[in-house]
Amino acid sequence: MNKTLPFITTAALAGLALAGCGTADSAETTNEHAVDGEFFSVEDPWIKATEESLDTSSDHSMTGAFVHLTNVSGEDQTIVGADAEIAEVVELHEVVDDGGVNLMQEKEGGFPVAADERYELNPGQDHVMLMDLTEEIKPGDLIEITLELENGETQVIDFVAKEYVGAQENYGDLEHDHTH
Ligand SMILES: [Cu+2]
Repeated sequence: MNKTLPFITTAALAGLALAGCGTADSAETTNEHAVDGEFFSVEDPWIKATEESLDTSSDHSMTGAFVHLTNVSGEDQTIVGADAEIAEVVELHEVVDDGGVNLMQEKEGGFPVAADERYELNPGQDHVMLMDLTEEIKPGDLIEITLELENGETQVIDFVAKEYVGAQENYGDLEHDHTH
C-alpha cells in the first residue's frame, strides 16, 4: 500500500483533506447533544398540572412527571432518585398489574438506562412521582426536577406543566389506588 503514496495527485490530497474535514464535522454534529455534565438527551419532559386548588394536607397533592430519555453518556447509568423543590417527597415509580388492578409503587433499584438506550417515562408506566406538593402546578409552569444517578452525579430537567387529556380515567384510577 505504501508504494502507491508517491502517485497520489494534488487533487487527491485535496480530496482527502476535504474528506477529513467532513468526517470531523459530522462527528461534531453527531455528538452535539452530548453536553458536558449531561447524561441523557431529553425529549418532551412534562408534568401533569394539578387540577383542583391544592390542599397540601391531602394525600391528593401529588402528580406525575414524564420524559423520554436517551443515555448519551457512553456508559450505563441508573437513575436512583429524584428531587424537586415543589414536592416534599419525590419517588421513582413503576406501575404493576396486581391481580388485574394497576398499582403504582416505588421501583426497586430505580430506572436502569444502558448506554445509548432509550428509557421512556409515560402515564401508566414508569414515572417520577411528586407527593406532598407545596404549590399548585398550573399549565405552562416550568417545574425543575433533579435526577440523581447511581454514580453520584445529577441532571436537572425542566418539565413543562400540561393538563393531562389522554386516558384520564386510567390515570385517575392509578392516583386513587395510590397507597401512600
Ligand atoms: Cu406514582
